Amino acid sequence: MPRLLVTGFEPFGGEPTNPSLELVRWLEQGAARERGVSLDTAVMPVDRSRYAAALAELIERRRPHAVIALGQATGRPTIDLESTAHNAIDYRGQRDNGGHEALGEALEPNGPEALETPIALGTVRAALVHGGHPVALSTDAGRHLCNALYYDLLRRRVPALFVHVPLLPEQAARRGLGEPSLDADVTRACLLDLLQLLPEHLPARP
Ligand code: PCA
Repeated sequence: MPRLLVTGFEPFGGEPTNPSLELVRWLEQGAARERGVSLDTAVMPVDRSRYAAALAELIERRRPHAVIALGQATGRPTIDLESTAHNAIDYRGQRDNGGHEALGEALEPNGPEALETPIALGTVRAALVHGGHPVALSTDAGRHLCNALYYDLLRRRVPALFVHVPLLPEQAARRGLGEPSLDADVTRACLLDLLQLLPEHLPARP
């Protein structure tokens, strides 16, 4: 049975929750049982001094065949499959939960400018859209910790897919800025189908 690791992020930016955290907690309650995959889950810190060690420990201990990493994308209307991780970190004037800044520096000095997922995202997206899920492809995972985590996963050559999910309706309502949101039921149904179809789309193992 394929072993998948699904990660989310803790809340950040003053939000009381994070839709990716909610998805991970939901999986931990057994939502994906009997779906033909063995699942590990983890919630990552939104702290640039801690995420890399947390990820390294997880990968070494659990040795997943693939990782689905989830994160919140404020302002986006669709569930976005990210193709690319960029070698830069920039919080655009904000601070992370550890109080750190990020001013556009490289994640890996002398590393490649960008890394691409080895997973055939066009096919994965087509299957999800066929299943009725509001999924789009994105080539820009931002420059915050979602992108940084993705870069780290791809650098380690772990087959990985980063999925950005919109705000929950209650978050968007509280913020009062007219930002798009998606109901938890919609992202949950999409994640279940993704978990089931991803193993068919992984690159051949050496
Ligand atoms: N979203 C941020 C970091 C954590 C999260 O859930 C991002 O898009 O980088």
